[in-house]
Amino acid sequence: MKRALAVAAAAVVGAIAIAGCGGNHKTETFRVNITSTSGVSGFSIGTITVTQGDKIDLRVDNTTEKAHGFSIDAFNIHRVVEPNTAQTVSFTPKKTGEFKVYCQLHPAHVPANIIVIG
Ligand SMILES: [Cu+2]
Repeated sequence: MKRALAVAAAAVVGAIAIAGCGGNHKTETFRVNITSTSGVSGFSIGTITVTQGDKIDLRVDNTTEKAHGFSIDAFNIHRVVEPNTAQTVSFTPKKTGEFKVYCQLHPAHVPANIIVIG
């Protein structure tokens, strides 16, 4: 029963993705480093500005010696990037606004913002 629900949910997500493919949307690529300076962790980009409906490919490089998180609650993104590795976070924002980008592992880790324009 649970499995059937999961399959149904996946089908709905797929349908939404296809519906969002209209128009002349493009792929936007960004590269963000997770850094640590004098013990203060942060991101190399403070504000990322993107366009609603574009596919966003964010390459997140963790250049530090410990694992860091990469979260954007608004787009249901919650990643952990291991030391000296990179991950590509791909999503297509469907809403405009300003959203917080933060590390869910360290409360003191300086957050960044993502601004989605229409
Ligand atoms: Cu962190």
